[in-house]
Amino acid sequence: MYTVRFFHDSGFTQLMPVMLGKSVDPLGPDPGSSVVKIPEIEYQGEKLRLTTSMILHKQVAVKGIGRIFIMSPNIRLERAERKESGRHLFEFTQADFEMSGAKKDDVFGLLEDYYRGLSEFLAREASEEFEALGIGIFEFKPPFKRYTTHELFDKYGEDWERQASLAHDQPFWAICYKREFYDKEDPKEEGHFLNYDLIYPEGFGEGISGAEREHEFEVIHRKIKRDKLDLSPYATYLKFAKAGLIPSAGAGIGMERLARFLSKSKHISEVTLFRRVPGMPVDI
Ligand code: ASN
Repeated sequence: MYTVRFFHDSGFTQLMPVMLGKSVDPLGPDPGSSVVKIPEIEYQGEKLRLTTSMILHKQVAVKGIGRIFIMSPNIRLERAERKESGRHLFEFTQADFEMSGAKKDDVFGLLEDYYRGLSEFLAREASEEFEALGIGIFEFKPPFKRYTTHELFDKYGEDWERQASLAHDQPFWAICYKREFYDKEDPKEEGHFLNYDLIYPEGFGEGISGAEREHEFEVIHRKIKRDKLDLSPYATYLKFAKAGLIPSAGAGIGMERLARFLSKSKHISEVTLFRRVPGMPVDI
């Protein structure tokens, strides 16, 4: 409720989610991804994929509308070992948003307002529920610290996400990951990327991913080829790119991960009614 109201109050237009797409998020190459395959169905002679994220749809939609958000269900068939992480579901929902003409600082500012307001909202509306859980309401205190992934790697080593998360008592931004083609490479610094994650403290780890976007056809086309992706699933998206995408930035807030963090739950399955945990059977 808070999330939907926040985006409406901040001038975003809510779109309904799409569950099938011709062009969907490839989720890679990303060292953090363990997705085994993107499920496809054939219908009316076309191959359609289950939505891994609506990033490519967001890029198309933001051009006309300016500020959009979607409570977006995603399917990501993760390897069974991910059960142990405590924070992976193979079906989850992200509050996915995109803003035309925005830079990463605009996204940070918006999301820091979101978290500040969330603590206030919970104190007002949910103190009894937190009392029943026997825990306090987490007080988000933005602005959150900002680090590059290189700084974090130098300080905490290979396992930096977990170690740095344990060493912090407030969320922090980790900036610059080499990942999917649609995240923008820094034009001033080749090999650096204008993308970011928000890492929750106390060992809870990543809760948000986002980026400034590539919007030029030539760059997108070159990077899809760089990643050795089959071009055919991206044909429709590339057509939109050729017709002209616009600069934008955005992110997706993992809703179950946020609920897990706020409720201090050990495993993310504790905050979902119909759990979809890699390596575990589906009940219903
Ligand atoms: N929602 C993310 C973004 O906006 C993409 C993702 O979920 N892979 O960058």
